[in-house]
Amino acid sequence: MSECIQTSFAVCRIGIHTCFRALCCKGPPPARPEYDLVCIGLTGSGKTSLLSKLCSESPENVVSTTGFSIKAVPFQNAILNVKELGGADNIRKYWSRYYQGSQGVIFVLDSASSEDDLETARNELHSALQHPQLCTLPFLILANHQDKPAARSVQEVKKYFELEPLARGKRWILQPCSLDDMDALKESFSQLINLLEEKDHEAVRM
Ligand SMILES: Nc1nc2c(ncn2[C@@H]2O[C@H](COP(=O)(O)OP(=O)(O)OP(=O)(O)O)[C@@H](O)[C@H]2O)c(=O)[nH]1
Ligand SMILES: [Mg+2]
Repeated sequence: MSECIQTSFAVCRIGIHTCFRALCCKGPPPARPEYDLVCIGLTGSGKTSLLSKLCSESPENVVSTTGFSIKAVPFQNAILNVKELGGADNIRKYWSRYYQGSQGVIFVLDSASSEDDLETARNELHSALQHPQLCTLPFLILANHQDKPAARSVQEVKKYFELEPLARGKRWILQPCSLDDMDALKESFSQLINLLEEKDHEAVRM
């Protein structure tokens, strides 16, 4: 008992980092790099739900995002500070005001949506890919709602969204996903982090 008290007293005195070093013969883990991302997509595409699941929060009772919301999403080798912009009609016209400072873009679409909504999503994605503040950034495009029978396949989405001609020369990842398939989602985020790191290294070299 007294040994226990003495030990905890010692921990307080020498500091937690020194103690960690002494016990494990190495320093604390290096700080993870942080990246600022913007997440866009029509209302109902699943932005908040997917980000909540990545943060180990329950995606139930998610409500439509009014304005924007920011989440720090932790990964093993980086922390992504993701600013989600609400996708309702009356909010989308303000999206571009919130692009500044972004280092990457996440675009979420509902692969099972109506033709009209899919066309609106395509127009929004094209505007984002061509926007001066986003056009040079890595894009992660999530073809969500793949669990639904009406979902378009990833090849159909790629063709419909004309990604090959439009995004040629850009860094982008197209990932089919759903709320039930977190492995696919995490894999695509780790590819996005690789692209963000590459861009970081290029900036240092220049
Ligand atoms: N079946 C199915 N439902 C999903 C999926 N992803 C999201 N949803 C549902 O879609 C609805 C809308 O999801 P949100 O996460 O609020 O969508 P959002 O893109 O954040 O919408 P806004 O904030 O309004 O822009 C919720 O009821 C989710 O449960 C999916 O992959 N499959
Ligand atoms: Mg939302």
